[in-house]
Amino acid sequence: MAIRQSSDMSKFKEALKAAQDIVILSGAGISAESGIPTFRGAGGFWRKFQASALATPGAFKTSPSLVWEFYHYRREVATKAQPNAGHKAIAKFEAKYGKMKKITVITQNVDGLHIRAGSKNLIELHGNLFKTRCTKCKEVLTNYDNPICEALAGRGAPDEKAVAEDIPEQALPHCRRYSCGGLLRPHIVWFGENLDYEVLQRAEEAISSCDMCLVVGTSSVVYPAAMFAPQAADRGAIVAEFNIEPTPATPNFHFYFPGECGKTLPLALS
Ligand code: BJW
Ligand code: ZN
Repeated sequence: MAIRQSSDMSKFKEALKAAQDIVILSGAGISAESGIPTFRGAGGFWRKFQASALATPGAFKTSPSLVWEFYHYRREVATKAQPNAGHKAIAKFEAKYGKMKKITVITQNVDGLHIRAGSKNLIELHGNLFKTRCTKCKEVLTNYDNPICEALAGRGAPDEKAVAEDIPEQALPHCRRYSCGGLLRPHIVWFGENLDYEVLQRAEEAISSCDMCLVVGTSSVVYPAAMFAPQAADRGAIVAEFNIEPTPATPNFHFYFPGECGKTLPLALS
C-alpha cells in the first residue's frame, strides 16, 4: 500500500511523543559531519580501493598487511573524530526518555562515536574498529592501542604514493593468549560474512517490537540492515528517514527529513 509521506516536523514530534518503543537505525551519514567518509560517497576510497575490495575475507587472506594498513588508518581517523550534534541528540534523547520508553540504537557504523556520545542501549551490527578477533581461537578483545603493533607505525596513509612493502605476517597483530598466537583481524563484519547471530537476533527483536523507527544517514543498500526499516513499516510502525538525499527505501516511509542529520536530528529529538 502506498504511504502518504510527510516532512512536517510537528506531526513527527506528535508521533514521537506517543511512541513507546523506538529504534534509531544509523549509517555512515551520521558520522560524515564528524569527518568520517561515507562508503558510497566521493570520499569512500582509500588509495585506489573501495572498502568493498578490502573489507572481505578474501582480501585479508591474500594481503593481511594491506588490510591491516587500511584499518590502522581508519582507527586513527575515528580516534581523532568527535561525536557531532546528531550523535549527541540521540544520546540526549535516550538519557531523557530512556526510563519511560524503550529506545534502541542500531548502528551499522564501526567508529564507536555513538558510544562516545553516551548512547547506552546500542547494537553495533557490523562490529567495531577498536575490537580484534583472533583468527584461531576467536577471542574478541577491545583494543585502543595506537599503533596496534609497531610495524604499523607511520603506515596506512591514504595517498597511493605511500605504498610500501608488505609487512611480514609475523609482525602484524597476534593473539597473546597462552599457546594460541593466531593472527588477529578487525572484529568487523566484512562483505559476504554472516552477522554475529546474537547481535542480529537482538536487532531483529528490537525491529519487530518497535512502534517507531528513525532511519538516519544510511543508503539502505546493504543487507540485512536494509530490510529492517521497511520490515518495521510493513508491520505498521511509523518510520522517519533523515538523509541528505532520498534512498531506494524512502518511498516506504511515513516521514522524510532532507538535510544533514547534525541539523535535523537536534530539532526532531528536542
Ligand atoms: C547523510 C549525511 C549527513 C551523508 N546527514 N545523511 C540480500 C540479502 C542479504 C545479503 C545480501 C543480499 N544481497 C547482497 C547481499 C550481500 C551483502 C550486501 O548487502 N551487499 C549489497 C552491497 C548489495 N551483505 C553482506 O555481505 C552481509 N552479510 C550477509 O548478508 O551474510 C549472508 C550472505 C553471505 C554471502 C552472500 C550473501 C549473503 C554483511 C554486510 C556487512 C557490511 N559491512 C560493511 C563493511 C564494513 C567494513 C568497514 O567498515 O571496515 O559495512 S559494508 C558498508 O556498508 C559498511 C556499512 O556499515 C554498510 C552500510 O553503509 P551505510 O552506512 O548505509 O553508508 P553509505 O555510504 O552507503 O551511505 C551513507 C548515507 O548517508 C547516504 O545515503 C548519504 O546520502 C547519507 N549521508 N551525509 C544525513 N550529513
Ligand atoms: Zn587466539
